[in-house]
Amino acid sequence: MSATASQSVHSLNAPNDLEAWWMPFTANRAFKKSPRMVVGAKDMHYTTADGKKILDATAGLWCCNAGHAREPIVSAIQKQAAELDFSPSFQFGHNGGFKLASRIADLAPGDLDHVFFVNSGSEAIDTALKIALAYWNSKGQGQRTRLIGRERGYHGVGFGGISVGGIVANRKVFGTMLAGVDHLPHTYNRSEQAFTKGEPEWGAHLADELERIVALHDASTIAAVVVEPMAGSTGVLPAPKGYLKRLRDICDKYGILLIFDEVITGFGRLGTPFAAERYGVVPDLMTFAKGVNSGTVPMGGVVARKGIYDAFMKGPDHVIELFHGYTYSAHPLACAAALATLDVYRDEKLFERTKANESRWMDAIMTLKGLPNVLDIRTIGLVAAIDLASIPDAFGKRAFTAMDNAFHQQGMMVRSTGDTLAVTPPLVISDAQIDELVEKLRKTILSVA
Ligand code: PXG
Repeated sequence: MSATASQSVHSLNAPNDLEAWWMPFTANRAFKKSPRMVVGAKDMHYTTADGKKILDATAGLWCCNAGHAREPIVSAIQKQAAELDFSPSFQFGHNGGFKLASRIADLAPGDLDHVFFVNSGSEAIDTALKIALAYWNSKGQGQRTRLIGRERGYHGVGFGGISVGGIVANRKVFGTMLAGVDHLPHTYNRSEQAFTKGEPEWGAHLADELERIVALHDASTIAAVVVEPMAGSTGVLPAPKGYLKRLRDICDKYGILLIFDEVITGFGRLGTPFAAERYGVVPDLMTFAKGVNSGTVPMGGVVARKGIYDAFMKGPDHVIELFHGYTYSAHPLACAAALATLDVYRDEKLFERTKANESRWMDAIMTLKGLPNVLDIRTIGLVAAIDLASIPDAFGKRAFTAMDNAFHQQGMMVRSTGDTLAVTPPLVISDAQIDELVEKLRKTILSVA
């Protein structure tokens, strides 16, 4: 950094100055004028420096499914840090990685039996796409290179993920991305689906658009189709009834791999270990991240069906089968945290509890229908999204202001995306806290009327 640049960033600034951190997916200038800061977290709450409790209606960023700073998870991380802080995963191994892979394979449906560890959802998606391409190569069908995503899909921020993703703002300033990508249409239609609880009745036929894409490019050029079982970041779009089964059938008909991005839906968010189970559809590859260790240590992964893994296990024994991996793949701290988290999920029956509470949750959220500017509410599992009418010429401002008001006035953390509020609390939320959350949402929506 030049002396002048260094001066402008550092020397004029006091300790704890907010300038240096270029914050991700954040309106930096607005934040730095009116910061939303937290200093601690426990169970369902964050705390601010002045001791105020903030109800967590976001599970961090859809990740702290077990609630915050849970004792068994905290102590597993502490113990692991003292015992084996790091171990390389290239050509060496440690117990945590093997134990965790087995636990995840047990939770995953069908013959999704093999787990490749990474450190985030973005890495998981890029890894899944690379496995799909390499798989076809190993099968002598290296011409299958096309990847099919979906409009409004979110698959993280790597070049693979934004290429198959379909959120315009995440794509438009980053150049041409991967070649050979096409997109299915998204499944949202407000006039057909508004205020639906759970999966909409309308929309399964949109899976048939894959037939059109196959007719255009020919199946022999298509490696994989990738979708979120419930599109999250775009504002919560549950799959229409029958849609995912139909997609599976068309993929089978043409030998195309089906990838489910379960970064948000994995680990109980929809009341089952993975959404694949809820829908009775087994994908060929499935990504996860976030909830795997309740957001405590960065981790993600890809679960592959047996046939995919087996296709790589050939050639001389000493040769690496997949030239891919990250320094921190299966980091011992992340694995220890995940093993403790999976115990919490199991012992507290958090997935079953989410399923049992689903209709109560959906009913409570739907009481917000009729409030000013509420155009639609979608809800499923322990997820809800509320579409607010945009302020003319200021798209996103109403929901942004609502998010800010929720934090400062209501003591609640919610997410805004465009003019949608997304609500995804930790799975440990109590009935009383659901009522409190809905009341805070009501006041927040009224505050931006
Ligand atoms: N796939 C899906 C389906 C996701 O939701 C990613 C991949 C990327 O994960 P990483 O760990 O690389 O961020 C995600 C991430 C929101 C929100 O408010 C959602 C995500 C991240 C941040 C905010 O909806 N999802």
